Amino acid sequence: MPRPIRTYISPDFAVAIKCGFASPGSDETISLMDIRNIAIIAHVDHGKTTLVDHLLKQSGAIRDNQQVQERAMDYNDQERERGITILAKCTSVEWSGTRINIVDTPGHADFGGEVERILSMVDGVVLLVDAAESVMPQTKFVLSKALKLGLKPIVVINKIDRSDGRPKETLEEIFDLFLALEANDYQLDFHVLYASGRQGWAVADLDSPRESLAPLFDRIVADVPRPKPVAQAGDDYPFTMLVTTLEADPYLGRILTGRIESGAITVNRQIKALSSDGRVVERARATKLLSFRGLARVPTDRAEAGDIVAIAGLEDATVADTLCDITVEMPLPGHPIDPPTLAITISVNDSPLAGREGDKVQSRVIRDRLLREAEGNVAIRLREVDDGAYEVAGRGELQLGVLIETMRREGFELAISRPRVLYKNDDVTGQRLEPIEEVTVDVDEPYAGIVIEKVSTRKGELRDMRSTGAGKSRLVFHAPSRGLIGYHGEFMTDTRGTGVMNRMFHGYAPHKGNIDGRSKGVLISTNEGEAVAYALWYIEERGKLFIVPGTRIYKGMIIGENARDNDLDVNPLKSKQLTNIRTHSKDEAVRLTPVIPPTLEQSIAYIEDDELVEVTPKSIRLRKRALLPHMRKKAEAEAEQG
Ligand SMILES: Nc1nc2c(ncn2[C@@H]2O[C@H](COP(=O)(O)OP(=O)(O)OP(=O)(O)O)[C@@H](O)[C@H]2O)c(=O)[nH]1
Ligand SMILES: [Mg+2]
Repeated sequence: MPRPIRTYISPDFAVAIKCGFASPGSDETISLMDIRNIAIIAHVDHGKTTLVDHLLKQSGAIRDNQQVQERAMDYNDQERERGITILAKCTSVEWSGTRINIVDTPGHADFGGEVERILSMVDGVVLLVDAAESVMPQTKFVLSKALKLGLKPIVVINKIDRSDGRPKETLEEIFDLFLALEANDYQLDFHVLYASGRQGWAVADLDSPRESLAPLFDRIVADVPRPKPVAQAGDDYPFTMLVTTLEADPYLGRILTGRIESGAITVNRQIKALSSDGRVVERARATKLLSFRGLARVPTDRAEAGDIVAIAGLEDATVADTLCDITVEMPLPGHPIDPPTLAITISVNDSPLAGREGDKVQSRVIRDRLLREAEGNVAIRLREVDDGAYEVAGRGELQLGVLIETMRREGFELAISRPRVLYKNDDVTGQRLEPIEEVTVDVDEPYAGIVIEKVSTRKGELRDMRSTGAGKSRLVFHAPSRGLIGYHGEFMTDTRGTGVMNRMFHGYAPHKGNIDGRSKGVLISTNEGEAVAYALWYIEERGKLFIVPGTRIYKGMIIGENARDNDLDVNPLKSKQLTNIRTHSKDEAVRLTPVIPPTLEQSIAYIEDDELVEVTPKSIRLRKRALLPHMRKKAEAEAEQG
């Protein structure tokens, strides 16, 4: 039986007091609720958000008759569309008198910066591993972070309902991973549950009846330590809290979330914010305190050390700042975040079609928006490189793609450069180092050869290769990030869409030398207007088109890929009368190969240094930086000279 926390009054109860339902002090009414803070961590798609759905339902946080969508915590537009979690989010449920604050984390490697920070505010983690996919790169990453913080995970082998599940082998691999990551004896003594998050059950033993998630709830309450800060709860200690996430609310303004490290906070109290170097960022009043309750956030009057809360009322404080009592001088230690490895340049859209589809087009507006992003997202860095051009550095193509897609939906028009990796110099030798990734590939055996060949030409080294059964191989490479840009599309084609590739930052290594760029040239429009079907039919013989008849085009716009390695100027407006080529079809009713226009991320990964992606709320266009042929020649000559 866990010892009740003396000073903790449930915020629910605090609300009840305010409403006159109860009075503090009377023995039977004081609710001494225990707390557990946990994060759910796993590789992408291993079922975290789906499991949270059922934790919410079975704890009663979502009523039986309440209509909620599947993966309810993924409520942002892009999360729903892409089917992945992008932002870590808090929720909270009650289980036999204990309040469990749960943080659902993103599994994709590009959002790993989030996971690292989140782990600093919890006292336990539930590590999910898909019984069929077993241990994957991000499993290793999140587990290594959790172990380093001294946390003992509760291991849940998930998706047991899958017919291709291999729970026994998966458990062995998990154990090996704990050993490889140098888990201590306390951590190696982890508990294991088998579950189907989607069916809403967990069991300690595969033969037990599969009824509910009660075994998981009980395990959390029993295994996860009570938050350490509760020892310093109450008004005798000064209030301190490290800000872990930041969001903008249309009504409340900035909302800062974190775990209270010491003391207590009451609504409207005067507090201050300290930056990690101890500078006073601002003094303000906490005008609103919010607790997490299921899918809702409820206002509360007071919160104490150990609890996770959201605070509104501050204007400048941000992630990694310490919110504290005005008497406090020392900030809480924050956790260093892995550095960004990839950067793009975002600049004003200056194409001939600029300003027609978006209303946020000026450099100043773009700058303000990017500054706001860099503030709330510690994994992103911003630098002004040129007049109206900003270098945005982050963790990967998906993270930067999500940012650009968000801005596009807000009405921005932008020009995006080819991504480039960020180098580092060795402190001792001064040698140039580049980011290396661990790439794990699962493919049908017949495709293993082509994948090895392609990754090798991109300077990747094969580290491990083994059969995973059912005619599949798992290949592990160490490859420079630089060589992997744009490779995913080729990989999907080479493996006929059946391959799965996962990438994870591994470390820095000496520069691996030149890597050849795109093997094919592009088809460039020499004209402006609306593309004509007949002309496209003619051009189609030269390669692969990105546009369809009727698409608005301009001089210097890239309309397709050449089948050869050189760039080719073409005229997509040329009408039939000007040529003597005959077609079997009547007039304009030419039959064109269906076009799948490249997505935003594909486009960004595709372009070369002398090209740009033009992004507007309605269109994604590829273009040459220099639109006119003679300007391109001049730029080429200049580039060759130096
Ligand atoms: N068979 C089976 N599928 C599941 C189970 N749990 C989740 N899934 C499916 O796995 C996919 C991913 O589920 P999510 O809950 O979004 O996974 P996630 O770990 O939150 O993913 P990220 O947040 O993007 O890392 C969805 O298609 C789910 O329906 C399960 O227990 N069994
Ligand atoms: Mg998720």
